[in-house]
Amino acid sequence: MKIGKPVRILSQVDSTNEEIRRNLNKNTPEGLVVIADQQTHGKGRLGRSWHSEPGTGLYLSALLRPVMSIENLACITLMAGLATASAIRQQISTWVKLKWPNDILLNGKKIAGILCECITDSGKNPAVITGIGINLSHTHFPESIKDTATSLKLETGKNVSREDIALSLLQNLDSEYENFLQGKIESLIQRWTQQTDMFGNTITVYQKEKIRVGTAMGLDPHGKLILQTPKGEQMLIESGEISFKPD
Ligand code: BT5
Repeated sequence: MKIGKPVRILSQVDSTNEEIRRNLNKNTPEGLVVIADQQTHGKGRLGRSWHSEPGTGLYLSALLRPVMSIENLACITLMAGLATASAIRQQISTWVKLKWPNDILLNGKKIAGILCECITDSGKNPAVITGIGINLSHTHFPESIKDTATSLKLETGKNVSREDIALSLLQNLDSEYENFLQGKIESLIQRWTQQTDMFGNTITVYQKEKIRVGTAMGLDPHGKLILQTPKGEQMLIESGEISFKPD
């Protein structure tokens, strides 16, 4: 097992992703995992924040150093999403849904999120800090996310042990990452596709300066989202925020 050697457990940190980044040098081992009880500045994508109160969630980051083409590297977020979905299912015996590119939903609300940050040093393989946050025992959320966020406790009534889900996540991440390194991208995309209910639905894609509406058709072989415009043209979306209502 590669992931989780070693594991550092902290009571409080600004962000587990930042903690790895601060300590990153060429000798930092692939597989290093940092877990914190609380994050004071938990990060989402694009400068957004991740609500990380103490004792209620799993806040975990792993350092990966994948050797692969830049095109396939983009699938690392999908790979981490699959591992997270499996870990959740093993605890609550329910399939969660994946939402491109980095959300995990339970009953239509966000239960977990992934933040992959790629650090490149010219000529070397990139370091990818893979951060995963899972909401476990929250009984309420701040006003700004109370309608969109949820926890395993709120959805199932179950108290899931943080140690159990962390261990399961490390095991799933390890096996998904192994397949990923072996180049099994087609199977990754196929399994990801089976666990989403986005496709066939009308979606809105929010990008920096553009908003596009169309039908989500699927993923291309490199994990990009295929959007069909109302005129019937297909385009590839590399990044963005998606909103949609499943049928
Ligand atoms: C994400 O960003 O979903 C990535 C979340 C990654 C968190 C982990 S925790 C361990 C590691 N260390 C870190 O510092 N981060 C990673 P994004 O797609 O940008 O979603 C962020 C948005 O989700 C926010 O703007 C809120 O609307 C919403 N949100 C914030 N906290 C949430 C929470 N705990 N549960 C559900 N939704 C939340």
